[in-house]
Amino acid sequence: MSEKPDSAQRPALKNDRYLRALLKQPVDVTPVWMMRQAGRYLPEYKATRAEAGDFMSLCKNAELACEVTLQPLRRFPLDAAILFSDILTIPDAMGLGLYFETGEGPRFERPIQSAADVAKIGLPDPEGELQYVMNAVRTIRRELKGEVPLIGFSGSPWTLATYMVEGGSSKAFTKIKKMAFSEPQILHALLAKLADSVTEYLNAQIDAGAQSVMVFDTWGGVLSPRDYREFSLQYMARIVDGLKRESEGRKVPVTLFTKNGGMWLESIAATGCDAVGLDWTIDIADARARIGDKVALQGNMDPSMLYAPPARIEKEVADILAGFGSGSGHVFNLGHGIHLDVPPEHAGVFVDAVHRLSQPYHQ
Ligand code: 1CP
Repeated sequence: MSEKPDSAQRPALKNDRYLRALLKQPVDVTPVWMMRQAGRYLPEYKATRAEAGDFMSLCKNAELACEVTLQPLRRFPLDAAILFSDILTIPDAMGLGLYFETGEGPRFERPIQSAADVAKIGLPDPEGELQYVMNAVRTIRRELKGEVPLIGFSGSPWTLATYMVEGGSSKAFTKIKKMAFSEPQILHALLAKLADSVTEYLNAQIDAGAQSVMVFDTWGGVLSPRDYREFSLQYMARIVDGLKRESEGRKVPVTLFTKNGGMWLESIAATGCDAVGLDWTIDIADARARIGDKVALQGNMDPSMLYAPPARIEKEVADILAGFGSGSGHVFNLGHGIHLDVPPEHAGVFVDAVHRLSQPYHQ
């Protein structure tokens, strides 16, 4: 099942505007994809998930993971595919016992509570415990047939640690903050292991065929500016330093996304990443003025805008395009994941509007 990547046999990329925009090279129209573009807002996803049995079985079945990756691309002219998997694959492979409680989100049977718990953790082998992810990457690349590039991803060390220490999703992050502020050496030992593991995992995804990678720092924005640098940014910078930046004769762009990280754009851009993901709480014109000379920007429509009537969605797309202005360096996206109860047709309106309304900005 784990055929070796063979770039010589791979078809040339037909639509590379997503990769070009991340490198600020000229494009014909602004590329667009949607965070969480595969998922429960699509009836065909629910059917495939039911066939798999549960969410992790879906992730572990390369053919079905490939199927749900491609589903949104059959409906909408998206400019990139994103691997169907989850950020919690690494903690699961580290032996924490991931499970999903219906309606409750992810949970761990054995959360991290002590220095001894951290010491016990080994780095998972990307072609061992995590081989199912690499098999999904290889299968998706084969089935994409060069139509659009494939994005690989991971959670940031801080974001993964929040789930591992809290034992699941959290609102107040009390356990991990207690650890950060009273026993910081334990948390740093965990974050260092996670940074090494994420680096190996993303490099293996690149070897398996991912053409760009993104780090999701969903919970970095719950930290103070100083604590963000110490517990999140520093480890993402270490990952950026350790990543392969070229594969199959092309650059492999890296995008960092800290939700609620608008205050810290300059320091995120200074890590050496190629692009910075923006949530909707920042004006993209301000973001471009601050860091647009260094990096590309990805974002940033409020995902709740997809509840609005089509004309309102189109106006929002037009306003964000005008905010970014002319030239390359913008990948249109939602500022966070698509909600599970938006009408799929509204996602289509959004994608079409980006392509149609962005033409004048690329002449
Ligand atoms: O079908 C289901 O019931 C499971 C829901 C689900 C899905 C569809 C989970 C559980 N994960 C996923 C897929 C997923 N997760 C993708 C797929 C690719 C895509 O189409 O975009 C990606 C990129 C993720 C990444 C992810 N998982 C993040 C980072 C991005 C973000 O949204 O902030 C986070 C924080 C997770 C954790 C997670 N996994 C699943 C859920 C419900 C959650 C969030 C729990 C929470 O709110 O704390």
